[in-house]
Amino acid sequence: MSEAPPRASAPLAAVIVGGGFAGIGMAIRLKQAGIHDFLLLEREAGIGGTWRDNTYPNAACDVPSVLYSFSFEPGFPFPRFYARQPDILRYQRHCVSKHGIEPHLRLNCGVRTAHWDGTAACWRIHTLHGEVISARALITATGQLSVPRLPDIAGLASFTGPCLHSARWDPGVDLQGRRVAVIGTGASAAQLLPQAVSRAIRVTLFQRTPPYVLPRPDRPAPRWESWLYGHVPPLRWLSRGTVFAVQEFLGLSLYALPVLGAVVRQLCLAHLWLRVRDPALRRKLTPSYALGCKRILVDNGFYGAVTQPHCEVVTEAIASVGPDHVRTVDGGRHEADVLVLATGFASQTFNGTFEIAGRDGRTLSEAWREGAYAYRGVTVHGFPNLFMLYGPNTNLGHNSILYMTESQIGYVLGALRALRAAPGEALEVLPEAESQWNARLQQALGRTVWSTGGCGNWYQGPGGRITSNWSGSTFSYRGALRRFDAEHYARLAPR
Ligand code: N01
Repeated sequence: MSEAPPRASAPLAAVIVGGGFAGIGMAIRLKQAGIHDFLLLEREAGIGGTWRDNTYPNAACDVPSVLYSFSFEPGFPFPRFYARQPDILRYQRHCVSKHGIEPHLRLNCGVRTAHWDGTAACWRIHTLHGEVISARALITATGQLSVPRLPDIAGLASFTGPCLHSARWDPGVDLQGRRVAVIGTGASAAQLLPQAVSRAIRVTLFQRTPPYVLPRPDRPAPRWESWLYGHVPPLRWLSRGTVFAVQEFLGLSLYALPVLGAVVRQLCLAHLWLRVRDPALRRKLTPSYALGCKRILVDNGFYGAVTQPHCEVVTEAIASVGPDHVRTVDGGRHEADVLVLATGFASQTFNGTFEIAGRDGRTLSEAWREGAYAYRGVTVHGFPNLFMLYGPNTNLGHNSILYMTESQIGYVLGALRALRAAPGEALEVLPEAESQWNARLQQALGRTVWSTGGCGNWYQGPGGRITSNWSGSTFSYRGALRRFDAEHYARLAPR
């Protein structure tokens, strides 16, 4: 973890950018494959990615922890069936330390730019410290949801009290006894709302679109259960397999079985009816778009919170923010001491905050002007030896993203093995393979609820094209990435 590591003379085998789940998993798998000359660069002072950044009250994962954990690192004693943020971060630290990733890790090491050097057939990675690191392969693991999105609301900067984005929570801001305005009703808002309501004297929740909410069967997870999962593999497979099958089954409603969506929708509406008895409030909270078009939430106390007498759900659009209030278009003035922006992320910045220039100098942002795309979600024509984890069209609406990440990690390992067998060469996906893959993918995505469901969602890029999500089951994706298909890649010799 030293600040000023020695400069590598020969290019490293790989540089991974991003120390969240994907970067950590990739690093572990590299070591297990006997590849030790790599670095893991993390721009912040600690590992964890989204689970380091999202420290708002009650942040948790809505996929059970037995599945939301690496298949190769089971048995961690998560105290609850649905793990909370501090426990997920503890798990990530455990993975880093158990697998000896620290010597490869550079914290506070943001990347400014990376460009392909065709003469040496390697990436030149420029850090914010001014250092240049060379590597044959550049592996980005920067997440789809790492850049907070601030809403474009008139007067926002004039608010004089604390103004917090959910992904940049300040634990020093006490909500006790204060008037709190929360903007947004996505997964983050729904999770933080119960604690805000339990502390504040008044909470105003500004809702643009109501979410679908399913009950959450959470429970404490005794230590013996984790121990069994760690030591008796068939029990772990059974538990993981059951959760996986349920999630996959529900996922059919998003891309294959609209009739199942209609059934699950009724479940959500029944849950709403049971939890919210006031018909006027229930009407406000009833979605009018198809189930799954936006992320389906699991109820961690959201409905309990909105039904408290000191919580008001405001559905009029926000007109402006003043020093101590939010004004709505109907002229309503809603006083607030603290403003919480649970307004999501700039989901289209797939490679984080740095620019990547490929073989002919063209940058990824230029290539992606019409929206991000990739081959199998991992590689892009024009960018040799660039591999993305959690890249375009690899997000899900229904299952553990770590299953997808592990699929990509296996694929990238296959590519690195091919590179190791051919020193000096580089691999670049063929344009026809890439365009065929994307044509088929977009055709399938056009039939999913994210395209047809009648809502706006963060899965869409420019022109409404779905750039974030995979189009089908997680196992069909695993199947597509089960081996590295070198026949769809050109082998480039140094210039
Ligand atoms: O963000 P979002 P999030 N005026 O984009 C509203 C993952 N995640 O941070 O729906 C008023 O979903 C916006 O309104 P609308 C998960 O994948 C997982 O909550 O666009 N409102 C919406 O209600 C999730 O999908 C977990 O009409 C404005 C909200 O802000 C993803 O992260 C927990 C507005 C943004 O919702 C993002 O979730 C947390 C404006 N100007 C997050 N601008 C779990 O595993 C935006 N909004 C549980």
